[in-house]
Amino acid sequence: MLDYIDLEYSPNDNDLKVLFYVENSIYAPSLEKAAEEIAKESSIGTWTDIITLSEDIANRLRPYVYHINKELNYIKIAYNEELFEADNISQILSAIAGNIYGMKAIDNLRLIDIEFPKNIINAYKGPKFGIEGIRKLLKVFDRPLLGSIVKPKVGLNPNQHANICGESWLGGLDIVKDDENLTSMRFNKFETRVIETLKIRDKIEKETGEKKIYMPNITAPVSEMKKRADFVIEQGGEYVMVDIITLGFSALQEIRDYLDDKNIVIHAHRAMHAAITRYPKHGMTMLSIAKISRLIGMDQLHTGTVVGKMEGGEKEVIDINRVLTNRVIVEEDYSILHQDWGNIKKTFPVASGGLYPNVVHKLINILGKDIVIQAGGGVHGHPEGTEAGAKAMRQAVQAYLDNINLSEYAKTHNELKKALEKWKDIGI
Ligand code: RUB
Ligand code: CA
Repeated sequence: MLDYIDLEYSPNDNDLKVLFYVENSIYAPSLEKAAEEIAKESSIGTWTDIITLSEDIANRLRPYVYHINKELNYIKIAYNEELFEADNISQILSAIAGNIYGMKAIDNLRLIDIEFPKNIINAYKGPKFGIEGIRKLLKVFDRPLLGSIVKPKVGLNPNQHANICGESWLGGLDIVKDDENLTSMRFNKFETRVIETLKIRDKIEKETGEKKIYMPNITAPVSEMKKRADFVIEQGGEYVMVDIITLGFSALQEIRDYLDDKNIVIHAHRAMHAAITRYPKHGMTMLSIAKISRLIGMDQLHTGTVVGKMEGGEKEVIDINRVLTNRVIVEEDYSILHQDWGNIKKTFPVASGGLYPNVVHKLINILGKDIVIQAGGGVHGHPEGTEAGAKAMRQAVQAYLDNINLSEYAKTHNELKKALEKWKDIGI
């Protein structure tokens, strides 16, 4: 029987490394046994010795479990890159995040992090714009970008939708986006919405002299998604938004390639990620999904807020932001693998979900200024409406930049004052 455990093995630059959290079950009496089963099933082996597995194949392609930490239940496996079709992320995941989750040998299994070798990194385009490209496009260099999600999520007609976008921009927001479940509905057709909204965008840009962005949700079967992206471009749009998990990674690769020679930014919404990421002992971390999204080429990605309505702890969200923006990762931190990104640009982290002016300073203190701050309810729920809500968000950010605390700033900024009053006891 081939031995997959070799704690002396030192991974080389061509290995793809994976860090797993593993709980073995009664079918695998030790962590080592479970590790062996995971290494086997995710690469060349199966549940029994097979005479078709020649020594040659084994020698060339066997992965190595090169680290086992019994206190943390962590194992690290190094896979020879020959096991992977470099530019096919679906294939890579079918190996390292595939059958292994269903094996009886484990009670729980969580893919914590992946480190891609240079060859795989080089096989992807990464973001076309990245943080620098987006900041240049918007001409905003010194503060977080500010956005809103039109609410209600679905139900408005195209004109109502466009007007809400207009009010948000007028109040001072840079970006307005569709929500994850708004695509092309009978009461709000994609094409009409894009036309009406971009018309208002042009008007507000003229009025304010600021760059304004609309992010229409093109999520659909791939052929339709491409048509919708083309339509946005024809109408003078500069951004599209996609629901990355419900679409699937192959669709993301396809749309990223399709848009490569077009001047359009891709915003990634992560709806449904929590079905995979939320249970802390099983599935896959958002950190891994974030790495894959950056690799494929998402320019912006939802990463969590720490302070808002969505689950996601402080360390987790900070780590995701670090991975997307090349910020330093503490050497002794055992839960992140080092990644050399080569020429891959940075992805703009998007903080969204239950945000409102009152929490803006805390948010920037935790995540820094290189974020997109999005608020739906926190803008359209303002007692004086959307425009005032947008103003209050912008005022909260300005107060931060001017180093003035919120309640002080609110004394001379009525919109912020009203927001602080409404949401003072909300507690998220
Ligand atoms: C936020 C919203 C987004 C969430 C998703 O609206 O609609 O879908 O950001 O969560 P609101 P995440 O501002 O009213 O809460 O960003 O964590 O993926
Ligand atoms: Ca939403």
